[in-house]
Amino acid sequence: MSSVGLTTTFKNSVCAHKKDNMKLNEHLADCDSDLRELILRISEVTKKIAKGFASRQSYSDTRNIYGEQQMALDKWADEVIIDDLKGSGIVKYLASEEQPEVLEFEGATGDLGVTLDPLDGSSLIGVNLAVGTIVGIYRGNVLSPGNQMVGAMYVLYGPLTILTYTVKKGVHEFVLNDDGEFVTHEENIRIPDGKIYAPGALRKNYLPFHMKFIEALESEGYKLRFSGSFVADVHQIMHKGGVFTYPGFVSKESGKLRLLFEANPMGFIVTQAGGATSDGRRDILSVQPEAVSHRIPVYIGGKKEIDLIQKLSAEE
Ligand code: P6P
Repeated sequence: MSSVGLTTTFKNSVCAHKKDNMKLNEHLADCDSDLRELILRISEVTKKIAKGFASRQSYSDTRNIYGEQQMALDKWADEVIIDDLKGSGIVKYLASEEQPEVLEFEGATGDLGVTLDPLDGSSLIGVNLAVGTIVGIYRGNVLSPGNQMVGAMYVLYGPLTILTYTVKKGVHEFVLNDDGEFVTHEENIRIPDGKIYAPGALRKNYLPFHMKFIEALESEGYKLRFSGSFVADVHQIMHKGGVFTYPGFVSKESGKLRLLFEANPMGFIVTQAGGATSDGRRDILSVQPEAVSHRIPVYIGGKKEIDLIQKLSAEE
């Protein structure tokens, strides 16, 4: 039965429901053809990644440019996505969390720039928690502020394999069904009011304004939900409301998370869903990246929570 036009309330997020079980390629029908092809290509590669976990549980003997030991799955996921996109002709630039610099694909006829965290949260693979692939999409080079993005997506490998994308026409979620197809799960997602907070970093190292922020949330009865997987934690916040933060902290005021690969794409998606993002003082999406390795303090969630952190930091 088609439920065209029916507004349905799912969990805590409200969405306009166009049609049940619409396939991703149908949903992308009126999207720029290269953007559509890119999202479909990545969706196909992530199906392969979703099947590759069991045989790639080990650590590799290498480290990324951030000094983090790479999982075999980190490197494999990076390789399979890059191999697929470098020959596509539609992608000109690609920056990956697992690569030291921006890759430029000679012979590309298109102008798309892609930022990629092939497997965010990979240290959780060994304990079977949800991890994900995060993608930012630009026209032109990727060392541009996040508000220049033309789209963003993530695939969350959990009890369900969920693909969420936006091309600035709403935020839409697909589930990988038993037939191996991504079909509509929720459309036009809007972040609700909610009381969940996902506080990264160590409390003993909080900066004063951040401590005030956390204490304010706790006094309001916010519940702590932090898994160690950015993409999973932000996915939960987008559906249940509240805020994710990995702040700047004593001895590391730039924080841990990467602007290009984590903060920008997830901040863009949540912003498109009616939320907001900040480094504590300004919209993260307005920040000019200084390098591919740019780290930034991250607050992503409801406008109410983002307004609060920016008010508290301004009072410092
Ligand atoms: P910590 C994963 O390595 C990651 O980059 C994010 O996915 C996550 O939010 C954060 O680091 C967790 O960091 O210091 O709590 O292990």
